[in-house]
Amino acid sequence: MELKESVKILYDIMIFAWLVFFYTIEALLTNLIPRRYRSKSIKGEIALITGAASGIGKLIAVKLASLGARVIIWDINKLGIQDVVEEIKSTGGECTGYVCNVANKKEVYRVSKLVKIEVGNVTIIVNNAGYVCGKTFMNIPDNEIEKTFKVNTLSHYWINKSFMNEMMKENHGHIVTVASVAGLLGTYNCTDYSAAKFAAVGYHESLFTELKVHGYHGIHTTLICPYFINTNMFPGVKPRLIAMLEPEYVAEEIVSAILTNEINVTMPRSTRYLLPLKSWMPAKLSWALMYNILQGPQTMMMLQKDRKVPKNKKDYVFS
Ligand SMILES: *[C@@H]1O[C@H](CO)[C@@H](O)[C@H](O)[C@H]1NC(C)=O
Ligand SMILES: *[C@@H]1O[C@H](CO)[C@@H](O)[C@H](O)[C@H]1NC(C)=O
Ligand SMILES: *[C@@H]1O[C@H](CO)[C@@H](O)[C@H](O)[C@H]1NC(C)=O
Ligand SMILES: CC(=O)N[C@H]1CO[C@H](CO)[C@@H](O)[C@@H]1O
Repeated sequence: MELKESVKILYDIMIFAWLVFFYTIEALLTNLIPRRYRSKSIKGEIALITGAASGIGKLIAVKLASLGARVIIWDINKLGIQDVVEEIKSTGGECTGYVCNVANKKEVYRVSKLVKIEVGNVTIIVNNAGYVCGKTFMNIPDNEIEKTFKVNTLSHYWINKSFMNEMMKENHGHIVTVASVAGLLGTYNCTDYSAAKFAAVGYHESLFTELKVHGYHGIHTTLICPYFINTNMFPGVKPRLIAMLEPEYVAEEIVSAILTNEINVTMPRSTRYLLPLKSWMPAKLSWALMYNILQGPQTMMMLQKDRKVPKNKKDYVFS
């Protein structure tokens, strides 16, 4: 190695050592300050939330509106949209709803244009719409596999492309990907869903690097990986050791993460310590922990997709 290159590496390592010190102290200090003191204002921001006619999408929309954001909600459930719009308007918030099937690229592009004309440039995107079929590999119909990827992965691309140009011009915005713990860990009955969520995580992390490298420090990204949420998305499922998350808690955490520009949120906290085990434990031990103790696969076998799902949500269930 040339002397010049060696000196350069040494120099970079010294800078890095300083960053290790700086970011560690910063993280420790930040944790001591209550979140409300380090929250940004989102007054006047235009926030688009997909799948917001019900579930956590709805809760996020209501919370963002109460903080002064102009909220746009997309869903395929027209009646649900009307209810949310009315609820938000009745409390003095601003909300516009659009029927949009995010699985349909042309529809996303068409409705995006409409949004820009009728409301303005979107500055916060919460990609929340999700879909799960929940069958074992050989039992998933082809069209279900395609739908799962369209809703959980591909839609993020069409929505990004629709609103990113304006964000880049202003170097201002926030992109939130609601993925899943299933996007960090393969799950039974989920060969399609887990893969689509893994893809969403990969998309999100790549986009993060591109925005950083190209200097878009004003466009923030937040990756959300929740464990099971107590909504209708996984009817019948009762996990063994880690309790299901409550929708209200998840929505509150997501909004807090937006306000404090958090980069990566996996919930509940216990999963943050459990997940990395699979990177270094012997694979057979990792499986024993999953199958004998946590019983993840057994939990997913309880899934009863046809039960308890309201009629208007039969086709798409939003997390
Ligand atoms: C949206 O963004 C574009 C590009 O930055 C800008 O020209 C346009 O005026 C913006 N529209 C509104 C309503 O702010
Ligand atoms: C999930 O797995 C179980 C057990 O293999 C299976 O019987 C069930 O059909 C699957 N879930 C759904 C919703 O199909
Ligand atoms: C985000 O957190 C999860 C859980 O701790 C971890 O598995 C994942 O690698 C993290 N991603 C990034 C980009 O830090
Ligand atoms: C991953 C991805 O689709 N990124 C795109 C987001 O939108 C901008 C602007 O249109 C593109 O330049 C990125 O490639």
